[in-house]
Amino acid sequence: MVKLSGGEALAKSLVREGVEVVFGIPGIQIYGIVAGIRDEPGIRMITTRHEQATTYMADGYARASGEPGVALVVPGVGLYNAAPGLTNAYSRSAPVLLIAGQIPRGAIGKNLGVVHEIADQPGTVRSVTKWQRQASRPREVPDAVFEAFRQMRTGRPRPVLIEMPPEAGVEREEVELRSPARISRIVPSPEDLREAAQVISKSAIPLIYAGGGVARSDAEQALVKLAEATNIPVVVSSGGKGVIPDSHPLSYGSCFSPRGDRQEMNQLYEVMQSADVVLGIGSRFSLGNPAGEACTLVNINIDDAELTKVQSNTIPLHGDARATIEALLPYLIEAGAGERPSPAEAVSAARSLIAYHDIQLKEPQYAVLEAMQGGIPEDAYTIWDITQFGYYARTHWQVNRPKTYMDSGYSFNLGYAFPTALGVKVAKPDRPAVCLTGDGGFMFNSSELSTAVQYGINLVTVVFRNEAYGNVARDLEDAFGGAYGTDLHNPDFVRFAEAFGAVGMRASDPTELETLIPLALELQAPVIIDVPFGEMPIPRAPQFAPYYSLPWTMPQEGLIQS
Ligand SMILES: Cc1ncc(C[n+]2csc(CCOP(=O)(O)OP(=O)(O)O)c2C)c(N)n1
Repeated sequence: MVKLSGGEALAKSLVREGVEVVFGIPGIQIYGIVAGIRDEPGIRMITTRHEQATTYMADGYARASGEPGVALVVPGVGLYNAAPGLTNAYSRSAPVLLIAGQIPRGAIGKNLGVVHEIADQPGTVRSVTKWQRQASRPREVPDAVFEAFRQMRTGRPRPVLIEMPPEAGVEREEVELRSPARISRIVPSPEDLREAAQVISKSAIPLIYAGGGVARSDAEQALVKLAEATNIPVVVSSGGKGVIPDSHPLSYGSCFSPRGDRQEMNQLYEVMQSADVVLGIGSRFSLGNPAGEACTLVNINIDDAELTKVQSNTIPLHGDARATIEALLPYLIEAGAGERPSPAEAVSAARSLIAYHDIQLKEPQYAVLEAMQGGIPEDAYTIWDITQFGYYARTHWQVNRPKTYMDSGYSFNLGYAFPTALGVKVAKPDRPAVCLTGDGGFMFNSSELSTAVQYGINLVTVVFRNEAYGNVARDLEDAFGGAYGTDLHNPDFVRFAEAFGAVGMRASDPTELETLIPLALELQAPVIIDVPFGEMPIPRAPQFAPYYSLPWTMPQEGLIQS
């Protein structure tokens, strides 16, 4: 037992969990915590310019490092400001701990109108956190931190909340610090694994469908080993991009989208639909199971709620992706799954067709992505905002290294990419990182360029500039008789960057990024590349089928009945 303030107990508990950095903004209710972090060697605080960036940076840090990211904010408004990062982390299953201050203990719930008071603070983020706790005195802090990290490291990783009233940060009392929880990975029973192995090995055309859960469980190597040992080819979801290299002979890639009207996507649907057994790993099958009810779905997921949601004909395997793959493989070999001939030729033929259709469609995004693919090293992290190039990247960006592709999942947060990418670069300062964002999205958090310069976070950021919320403008033009509310006035982004003490560059054409990005990466400085571009079509091929996949985005009759 030692006598500590709650702030000291918190800082020491975080260090015990391996935390090295906290993204935060200080304020009156959390002075005790800030002082605790200040006085604790081995942990530091990166101060952002808006709370929105605290959780976004923590999310980027978590997804790049595989370790929980931590954010610290004042109560009420601070928590509301930080909520967008939780929505993103929740949708991409990233472990983010948000530590929020609270109003004084005696005032909670009384509606007295004290500074930053809101009613039911945990309730405001309940829908985007998997666990919440209040630590109301110092001796409760170690237990709260222990449980927060246990929650993030078990089951489906998702954000959690600890709130602390100000007294808890400054009072001193005897505190017992704790060691991190010992975590064991969940594995299905031998009987379930044996049954699943038999179904898979008897299958005529098996296929693996891998999602982001593979990355969260650090199961990339295990997945590749499984595919190679059994010769079962792999399709990945957008969340699963990078869990097997796109260049791997057993990888069909991730050229899927809700818009199955694209010819090359039809190609992939055909591949899926011909499978008689799909082995799902760490995916929620957001598009349903394209293989359909006729196939058997062997579904590995750590989230019990996801297991049988997709289709009725499911063999659920509740477990951690890596541990379950490793446990399943010997059963597969025993059942004869190792004798399957290699499907590499069929995979290669399908991929050539997909590439052929891409070139035929001649969408301008394709050439820009090709150019960037030439300029961005394979080991670089790419963090894509909600831009017209970002949409295209979800299906087309080629990823050959684990965890290097990031998007905003189903949350689709405009403006998340720049601060999230800063968090990535804090976690991995020696790896190149490139943020790709539009002028609309960049300006959501562009003040964080100060943070980048202040802390030497050498991120390269590409700002695609069309002076508009471009894809919204295009949708309104295409379907609602004209754009409205979508024009933007921008600063000169080169001078903007220079005014912050960062480097500004300008491309005359988006394809110039092939040469500009390598130059920017060499500078080892925060760099903004301004890239003017013209109109981009929605990534689809209207000549093949009508635009029916998101009907509620179109003015039309009959939706009320459907
Ligand atoms: C937080 C949030 N607000 C609004 C939107 C709706 N939205 C989606 S894309 C978009 C425009 C994006 O503009 P920009 O970043 O300039 O990229 P562009 O479409 O021009 O490529 C908007 C407003 C959103 N996805 N998220």
